[in-house]
Amino acid sequence: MFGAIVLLVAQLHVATPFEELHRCTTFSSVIPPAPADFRPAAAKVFNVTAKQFEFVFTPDLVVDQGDSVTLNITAADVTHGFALEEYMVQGVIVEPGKPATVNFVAHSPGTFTFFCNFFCGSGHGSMFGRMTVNAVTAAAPSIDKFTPSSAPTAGGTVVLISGSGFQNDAVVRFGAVNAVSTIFNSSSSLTAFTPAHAAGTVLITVTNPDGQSATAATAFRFGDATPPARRRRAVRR
Ligand SMILES: [Cu+2]
Repeated sequence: MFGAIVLLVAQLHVATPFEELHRCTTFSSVIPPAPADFRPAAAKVFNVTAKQFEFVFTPDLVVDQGDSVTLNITAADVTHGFALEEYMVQGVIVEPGKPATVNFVAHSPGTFTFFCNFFCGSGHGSMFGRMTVNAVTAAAPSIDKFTPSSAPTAGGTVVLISGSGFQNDAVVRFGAVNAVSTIFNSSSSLTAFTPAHAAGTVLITVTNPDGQSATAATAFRFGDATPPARRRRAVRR
């Protein structure tokens, strides 16, 4: 409590020669641009206060894999640095009155050390901590429908499969036989080329690279695919 009051007062004070010295270095506060897959609307925002000699996070720096993360970093007393293993290797320099906002996407799960990378005084070495990125398992795929629902036994028919949770490099299987090739259109659409297959019905499965798979609810038929042509009756006038 007392520390917090001191902190507030410290924010208003005039820079000491010690602090001025730290500002006169070759460090620059270059903030890396947000990555292309950063989602501002869904970002988890953390306020980080750097002060002699600790970082105070609100809330604690725990995120899920794939999260967009925003760090609003403020220096409360003197100039500090903030570097984060894996995500902010270069680090940023934050001066009092000049907060820095950094955006990144937490792709890698694990724990990562953050630390002050700008000498800020005798306790500088104790300015570090950990960020936790919880691993996230992708949702299992599912198949909603496929078209057409049958193909000649010779193979080579293009089958469009729609559903959800498809991953790049997913493999389509007709019964026990892999599709000749599978094209990933999107997480909800795959195109598969049928293999040659004995006549009969099989189930289509989609297997993601992470090992999770989906099986279609209805059967796919090889052979005998052409329904008998409708007879046309001559119309008498
Ligand atoms: Cu420091």
